[in-house]
Amino acid sequence: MRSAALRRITTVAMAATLGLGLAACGGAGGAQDTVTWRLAETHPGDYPTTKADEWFAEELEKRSDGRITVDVYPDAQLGEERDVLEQMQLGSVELNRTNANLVGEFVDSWKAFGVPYAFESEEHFWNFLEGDGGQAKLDELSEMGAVGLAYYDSGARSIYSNGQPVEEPEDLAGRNIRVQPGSITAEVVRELGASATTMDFGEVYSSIETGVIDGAENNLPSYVSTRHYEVADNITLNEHQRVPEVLMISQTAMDQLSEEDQQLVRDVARESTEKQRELWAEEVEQSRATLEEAGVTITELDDTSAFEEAVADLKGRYSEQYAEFMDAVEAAKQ
Ligand code: BDP
Repeated sequence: MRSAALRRITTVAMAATLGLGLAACGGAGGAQDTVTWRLAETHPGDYPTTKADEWFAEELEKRSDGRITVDVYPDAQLGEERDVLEQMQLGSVELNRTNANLVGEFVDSWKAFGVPYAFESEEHFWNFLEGDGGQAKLDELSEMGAVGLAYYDSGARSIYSNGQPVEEPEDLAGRNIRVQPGSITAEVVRELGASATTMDFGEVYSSIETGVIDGAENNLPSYVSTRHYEVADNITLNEHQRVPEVLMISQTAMDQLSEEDQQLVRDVARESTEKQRELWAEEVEQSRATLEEAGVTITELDDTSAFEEAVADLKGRYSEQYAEFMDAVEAAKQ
């Protein structure tokens, strides 16, 4: 396995090379006739977010009569998500599908998405994302020079590890759980009673395998597609966070287009959400079946109150810090 430092250097070098291609479609200021953009995706080609990225790319090319071409790079080919967020700011990647937790390092107010047990249900979550609250969050991406285009489903995140199944927070004592960079999840996991290690997504499998960590936390489709269940064979559906995926584009790239084409990009992105959500629902079912077949222990909880109580103080503190977000979350309950 390559080291993180080496991977970062390789990624930056690759981005620089790719960046040379940008000049080719240039015009002298204003809207360009045609553009070719890169879209970074960490998941493999058959994952719901990747399929939605592809749908977005194909539909956009068709509806713009070939003026806008988007090449999707799955499997973290352009780098780990954190690196891609940096590359977007440097202008070497135009589009990015990432998880909201990662954005917190670049736009602090996005850390709010990590507040545990903020949403009561999937319905509440989508009511928020599709309403004013969700739009306000997308608008905040301008702080990092990006335009938020659409949200994708990512279900709820739960903890998995090797060793005895976890039924209550006390069972997490002594376990080292990987969390995403940029988020407040490390604190959440610690309040739940485990220790936390921040690490890029692509390093989790080998780190569990070699005993550097004991597990991680994610939704069922990611747990399955990464095959983490092979090395961490029990998952407890404690559902501590619902963190959306987001499709974003750099402002610089958006500015290359005419007003009409900018609107087209927004419209097609919005429509791709519907596609992704359908695919997501199917994938969750499929993932469950895969896990059952593999003999993974799925611990369902009658209720998550013991886990909620363990993070209540932390939730209180962050709810004050991100009061505007929590007010909008509250308003999305009806
Ligand atoms: C998955 C997200 C992916 C994340 C990954 C992670 O889809 O974008 O970054 O979790 O844990 O659910 O790093």
